[in-house]
Amino acid sequence: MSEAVHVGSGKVRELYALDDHRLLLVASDRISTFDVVLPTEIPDKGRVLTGLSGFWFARTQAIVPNHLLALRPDGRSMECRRLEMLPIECVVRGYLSGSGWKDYRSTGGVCGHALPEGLVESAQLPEPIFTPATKVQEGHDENITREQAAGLVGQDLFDEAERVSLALYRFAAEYAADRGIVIADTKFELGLDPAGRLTLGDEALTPDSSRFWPADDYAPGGGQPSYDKQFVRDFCESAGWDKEPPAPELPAEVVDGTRARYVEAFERLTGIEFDAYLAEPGVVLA
Ligand code: Q0N
Repeated sequence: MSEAVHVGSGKVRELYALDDHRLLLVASDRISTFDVVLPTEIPDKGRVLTGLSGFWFARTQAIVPNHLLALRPDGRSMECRRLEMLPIECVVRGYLSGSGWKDYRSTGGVCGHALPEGLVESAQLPEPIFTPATKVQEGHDENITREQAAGLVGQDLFDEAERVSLALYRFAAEYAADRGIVIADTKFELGLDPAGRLTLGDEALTPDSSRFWPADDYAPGGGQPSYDKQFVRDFCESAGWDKEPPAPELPAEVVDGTRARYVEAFERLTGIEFDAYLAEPGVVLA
């Protein structure tokens, strides 16, 4: 008889230990916006994110091995190999948004990458850049320089993490662009397996770990709509919420519209009907 022991939680995910070598990563249907978890869930959001992660894990194994051992029949839980996680967040940016845009406006660069002058908000960068961050328990991860990141993990691991992160981003961004989704930036968590091999962990290339923008509406020179959360943000703004907890309950039409966007992202990227995933999660691994 085995009991999963709760070992950690994020805003919308839970982590359990299955045994000394395996973890269970469970994606809930909770959704956050403006850094606050809403009181209303989006049905199947966790299944969409888990299915997308599995899809990408299966297609990027040649770039880097990953921690996925199995998808559970519930569609929202991944059995994972336990890793020794690197103490940095591996962020890749292909477009200038969020903290990257803020840093560029104040310094003309991002995390030690010099960038051309005159870039506008949401501009595509000449090349994707690796912009590591430190993990902060509560609140925002903080961007650090390449030198600081190399100091935390060592130069060889830093170089390998950068190479692998850029290769993963390039692969996924090109794949998604062909299917109408801009992946503006993304965050990877890497670790070492028991043999010391660099391994991709966490969820990967999902709308929660990345900025997804609808390619049809892409217009540099300002902020872009979110592929998945725009209805939620618009509703929260129109409700006059001050962005301090508690957040407002979402009306049914916002829940339904948002669920539809998650399912649309899943189906566009995977080419698999979401109902087929619900019936047999392993379809994303084939
Ligand atoms: C791990 N985090 C941060 C769930 C996600 N394969 C692994 N081995 C060891 N540790 C971790 C993983 C993974 N993935 C990753 N914490 C531990 C992300 N967590 C935050 C809480 O919710």
